[in-house]
This record gives sequence, structure tokens and C-alpha cells, in this order.
Amino acid sequence: MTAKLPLRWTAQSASLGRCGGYRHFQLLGEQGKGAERAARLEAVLNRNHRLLVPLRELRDRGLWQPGWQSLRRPAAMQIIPAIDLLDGHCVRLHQGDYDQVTRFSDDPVAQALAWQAQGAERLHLVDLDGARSGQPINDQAVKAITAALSIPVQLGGGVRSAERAEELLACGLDRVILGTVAIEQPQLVAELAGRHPGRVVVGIDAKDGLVATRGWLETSAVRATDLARRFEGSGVAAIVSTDIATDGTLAGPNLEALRAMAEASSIPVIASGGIGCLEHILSLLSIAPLGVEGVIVGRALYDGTVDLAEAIAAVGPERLQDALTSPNGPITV
Ligand code: AMZ
Repeated sequence: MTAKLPLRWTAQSASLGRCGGYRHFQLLGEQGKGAERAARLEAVLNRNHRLLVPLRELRDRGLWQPGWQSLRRPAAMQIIPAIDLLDGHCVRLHQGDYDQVTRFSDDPVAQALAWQAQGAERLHLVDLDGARSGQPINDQAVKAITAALSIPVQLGGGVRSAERAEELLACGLDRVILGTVAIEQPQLVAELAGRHPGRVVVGIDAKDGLVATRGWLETSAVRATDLARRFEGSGVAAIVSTDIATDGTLAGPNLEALRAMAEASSIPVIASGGIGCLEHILSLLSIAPLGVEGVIVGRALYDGTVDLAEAIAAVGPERLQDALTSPNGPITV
């Protein structure tokens, strides 16, 4: 949906040798609101990676000037909207606390269709009742959403047996996410992943680096990174890595924890928790080369602090990134 960058932004090839094969682009500031946003973006861009993103708003207002452009294709990053279901409604919890519920919509199918229409390529569903009780409580909504959408849908929450996982995979869900089972019966996850390649995801929800289960009401003594390592080579499609302290807070992702998860195994990581604005999503691009291939966004989409279509364009193939810069050193937004 984003137009091609105008030619005048393309550096002359003569300058490529001087800058090691990379072309330099830079974000321009301006007075007022734009300046504030440009400064915030620059804080992200200049940290460990030089990154340029064709944001519609900035491009239309001429806020770009020539800078570094990657000559390589950047790693893909998928933005996955989340619908958390509680008693049939779309809600968000604050830090997973069932007593801190915000109800956003009473029509989960309409909500899912709206995000699909905005360009989502995958939908993340959580059955919060299921996660807490271990019983499938929101199946009616889950099945209605899956039937209505043409994009793949994944579901976590209450998938606690092989039979339940098989049932969900047979009724149109693309992927099942196993949290509690991953820690209590890791063999079951490996068996399912072997039977359904690419369709079994492990959900690792961590509180201070330790894995939480059963709706996050219980915390184990197992380190999240150790659990990730356990599934190396098992055929698991991805790990959804959720930082409980940031989930539902809009405060920004826990980049250090995500980086540790990405480094712990070669399984792709999907970041979950804390996304509050586009800059947070962009900050994840610094660890994309380590295997962070997607990000789940929930509350920020309902609140409107992240525009899904803009975010998808911002991390899409047109983005420009200095792929040579290695993501070492502290990363903060
Ligand atoms: O918000 C919560 N309290 C919560 C939540 N979002 N509790 C669990 N979950 C999600 C996990 C994972 O996707 O992020 O439920 C899934 C794990 O469920 P289970 O039943 O396999 O442990």
C-alpha cells in the first residue's frame, strides 16, 4: 500500500564504495508535532541499527532526506493482531490479571474481519477462560472467527491435550499454541509437532524470566530460555514469547528478554506484550536478525495508538534497514 520511494532519494552509486555498500537516508525533523515524532523515531533509528521506514505521514510531508539504505533484503516481521476472548467478548487484561479487564468489543467476528481488512496476514486468538480453567469456553467465537476469515488463525488458551489440539486443527485453525502443556508434558508438544509440522506453537509466558502457567496464576521454577531450548529440533513452528510484566501495559516490549529467547534456540520467536506505539514495533527490528519473526499487538490496536495498516507497511519489504549493524549492546526505546 505504500508507494515506491521517489527516485530522488536513491543515492548515486559513486557514493556506495565510500559507505561500504550502504546508502544513507535520514529522518528530518520539523516544528511542532512532527518534530516530536521525528525525534522519537530517531531515538529508535539511531540506537543499534540504522533503520528507515517509509511512514506514510512522514513521507507525504517530505520528512525524509537521503540516508543509509540496505542493499540486502531485511528479515521479515509479521504483525499479528490479537483477540483475547473472555466470556465471548473481546477484552484485554492488564498484566494478565483477570480482575483488570477492559472490554473492547462484543462482536469478535466483526473485530477479526476489521483487522483482516486492514491487512493482517494472521490472527492470534486467546481463550482466556480456557487458559484459566483448562476447558474450552469460547469455542463458539473461535469457530465463527475461523470460518469467517481467509487468513490463518492461531489459538492459545486451554489447549491441554492431544485430542483438543487435533480437534482445533481439524476445524480450520492454522496453529495451536501450547503453554501449560509445554512445561507439564513437553513430550506431547513434540509428538504433536511431529504429526503437524508448522502448526504447533509453544507459548512461553514469563514473569521475571520464569515460566508462568494456568492463566498465569502459577509460576514455575523453569527459566523461559531453558524451556525454549528444550524444543530445539522438535519441529515446533514458533515460540510466542510473552512478557507478563509488560502485557497490556503499552509500555514497550522487553527487548532484552526477547533477545535472550531468540538466542536460546533456532526456533522463530513471536514477540508478545507491551506494544504501545509504532516505535515499539520498529525497535523489534533490531532483533529480527536473531529470529524474531513476528509481533502480537493487542490493546494498542483497540486504543488506536497503533494503526495496523501503517505498522504493516512500516515493517514490510519496502523498509530500509542497515543490515550490517549487529544487534549488540543495550537496546531501549
Ligand atoms: O492473560 C492471561 N492471564 C493469559 C494469557 N494471555 N494466560 C494465558 N494466556 C495465553 C498465553 C498462551 O498463548 O499467552 O494462553 C496461552 C496458554 O494457555 P495454556 O492453557 O496452554 O497454558
